[in-house]
Amino acid sequence: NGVVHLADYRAPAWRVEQVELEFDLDISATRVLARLHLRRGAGAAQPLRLDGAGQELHAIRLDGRALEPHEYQLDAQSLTVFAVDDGAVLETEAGLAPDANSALSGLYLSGSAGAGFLLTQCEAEGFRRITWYPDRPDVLARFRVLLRADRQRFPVLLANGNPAGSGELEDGRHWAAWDDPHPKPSYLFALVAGRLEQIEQDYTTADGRAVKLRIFAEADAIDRCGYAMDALVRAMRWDEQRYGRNYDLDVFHIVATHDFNMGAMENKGLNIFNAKYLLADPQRSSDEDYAHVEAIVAHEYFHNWTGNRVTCRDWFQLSLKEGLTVYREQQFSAEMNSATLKRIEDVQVLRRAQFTEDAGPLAHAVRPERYSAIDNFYTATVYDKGAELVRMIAGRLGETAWRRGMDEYFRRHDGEAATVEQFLAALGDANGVDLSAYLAWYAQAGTPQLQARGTYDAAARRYRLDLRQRTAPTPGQARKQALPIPLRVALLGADGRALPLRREAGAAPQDECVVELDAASRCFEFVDIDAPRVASLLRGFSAPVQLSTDQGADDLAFLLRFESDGFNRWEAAQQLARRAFERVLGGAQNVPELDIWCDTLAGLFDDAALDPALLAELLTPPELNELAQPCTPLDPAAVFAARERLEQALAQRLGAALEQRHAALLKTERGGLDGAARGRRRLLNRCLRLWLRQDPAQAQEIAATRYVLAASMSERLAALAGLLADGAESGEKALQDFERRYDNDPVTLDKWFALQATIPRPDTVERVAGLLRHARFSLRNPNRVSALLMGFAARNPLAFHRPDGAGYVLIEQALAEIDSLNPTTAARLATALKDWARLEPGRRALLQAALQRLAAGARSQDLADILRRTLGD
Ligand code: BAL
Ligand code: ZN
Repeated sequence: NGVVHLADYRAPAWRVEQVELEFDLDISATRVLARLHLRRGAGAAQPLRLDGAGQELHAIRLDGRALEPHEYQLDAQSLTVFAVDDGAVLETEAGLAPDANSALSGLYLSGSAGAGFLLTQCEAEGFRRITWYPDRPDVLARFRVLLRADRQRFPVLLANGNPAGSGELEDGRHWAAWDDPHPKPSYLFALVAGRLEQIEQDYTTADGRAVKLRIFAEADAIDRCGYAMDALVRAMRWDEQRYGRNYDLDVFHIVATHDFNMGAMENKGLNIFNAKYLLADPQRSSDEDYAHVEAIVAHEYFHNWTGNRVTCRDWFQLSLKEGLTVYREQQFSAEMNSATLKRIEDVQVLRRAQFTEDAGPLAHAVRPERYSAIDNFYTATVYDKGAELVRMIAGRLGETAWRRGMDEYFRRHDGEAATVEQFLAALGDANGVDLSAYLAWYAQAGTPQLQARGTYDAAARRYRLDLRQRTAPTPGQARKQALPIPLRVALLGADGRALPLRREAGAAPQDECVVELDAASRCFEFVDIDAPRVASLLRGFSAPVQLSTDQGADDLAFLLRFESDGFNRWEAAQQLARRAFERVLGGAQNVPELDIWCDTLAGLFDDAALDPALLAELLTPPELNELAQPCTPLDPAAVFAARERLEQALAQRLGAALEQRHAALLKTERGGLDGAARGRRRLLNRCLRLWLRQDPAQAQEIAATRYVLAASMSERLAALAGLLADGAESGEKALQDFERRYDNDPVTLDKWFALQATIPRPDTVERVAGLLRHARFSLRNPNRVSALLMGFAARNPLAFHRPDGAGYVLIEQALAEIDSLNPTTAARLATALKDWARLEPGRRALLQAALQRLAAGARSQDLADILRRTLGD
């Protein structure tokens, strides 16, 4: 039935010691010769079974002898050769049509046949679409690659590893050879061929290796690669300093493409990037774009050790490289920027994408036990919850022990394909601790609900914290076990300062403690405590749980005013807003929590000492999807209206101060890219959005001017989004202007598609339907689909969930078409439909019917898998 089980893992029956690949590259007819030097692997002798799909077999030879048809068997997914000796060399010749490959997996064409270039994407199972091979991550081979192509059409020829010669051939063709000395799994293979420009920088590693860093892009994009180069150099230095990891080849290449299923890919020595995460320039890129480029360049670079040098034994271990690498990127970004802001942003991503995933039909463990389409497991759970697990373990060990443990992990497993167990064992053994209890976090889906209750005994001067955990059942996992949950705790006194904490009399006091709940419930006591005003729990979001406390709105307001842990200060604002939202949604007219939230924020609004970026985040209630998560049955329009009331109330409470703060911030706005300028701009833009609610006529006028005179893309986008949300006529004019300005720049034009897709109005359905026919839109391009359709389905509940079901029909029709072009993209878009069962009955029936129709006609395994799990079949 195509389902792969973790429990069925067997070591490979055949290994590949070395592989030589020769490519004769052509847009529509590429030939691939693969020479595999084979070694018998584990277990009894078995025929050689290689994965392969979508290519034509032109020749097959074993040790130089052409095989007879009865000596092998070829089907749509594999090639089996019956009598193979240890040490044999198998040669196959395959024919590929890259320009017909719309799935963007394997070898394909980016851009037009006349001007585009060829490239590959192999993770997870794309290599089998290039040649027949044991396409699994635990087969590590040395790759030598020879590329031949027409020099004029393909002047740049790149593959993994170090350059190993190049030269001319007859008929205007040329060749380039590449040799990768580091054995690697096939998913890390890459080649790129075409007309590309480049920028270059020299780099010397801490251990003295001279490395040429080069970034390649098409001519119209190369001048936007400078920031990525800067980020790369900083990431390389950081990995040397923080983890003692040096780069290990003579070149490091990055290539930008507009046609890519993922954000980027860490192929050994030849990273390939979705252009939207590589290109940046002050006029066209927002502050968020810059942050993404920095983070993703670092992420892919960090994979060189966590993923490439130490890879995964099987795809169930995907989080071993992804969760760990996300965590390393989070550390890097926190050090490059504001650690508090980074933590807030990471938790926002976790709550919006992962908590919602964990609470729905697609919930799965960080290390799932089965899959039928591995491409569907590049999820927020594997990446972001996986990073939280690493963070908990790193926190449990402490900084020095974490580094010691990571050194041991690299020492033990360099050049190997490892498992989560081996990771925990290396970290634990290096420090004499047993971390195996954390394995349960990897195996168990669902977000633990953590209940905390504090009681103070004034006579005994003791503070008692009662903790209780529970995880609701998830699909296929009815019973849950208690997990180790580290909780960072402080007790604040009446003046807002942290009280000295002691777990037992006579112990050295600390401002903050970490307690670990390692059972279903437990109580912790702190002694010699004087007059605690409020407990600050789960500081820094020390575990990926949903915390509920017995604290009142006044306690949260106190934390919002005084808490020194920036994350928890923000969290107090979020919790207050959430409580106000729940009351409003429940129909209450008089909502004290709303008044407290507004009043406390108004008190902080003029605090000159407060970081403007943090203030902007404090002033922002949780997003719609977060607020909607606990609502059953869910009426998206009611959720939207309730959140609007929060925004409206805050805007009215801040009153004229909004215009004043906006004007003051505007005076210093020059479009600067340093952290302080970005932080001020974040607040400037937030003030505008609130001011638009408080005084629409005047604020719209200013927003329209700001759109035209904007010193940065962030400012321009904020003005435009505000005008569109308000339905202002000037918004439509600005949209036309935006289209004219960026018509030839797909990365920037995607912002235009996304902005319109997310206009919170019911008639956005018709707008999106019209944009599907726009000359620059194509269902073949994952970035266009993400901007317009994912933007609409995942971030515009008011329009997508229009009660007449028109939004569902629009997505259903698009999905059916995308499924036949690009299964990965179709499956990803389909995840936006996962919450159908929680909807109120009317919408629920309409969306369920759309899902059932789609499931009946799904062509790809990827889409069928998502739909089957979504429908609970
Ligand atoms: N390995 C797939 C892309 C990434 O996570 O870096
Ligand atoms: Zn990654």
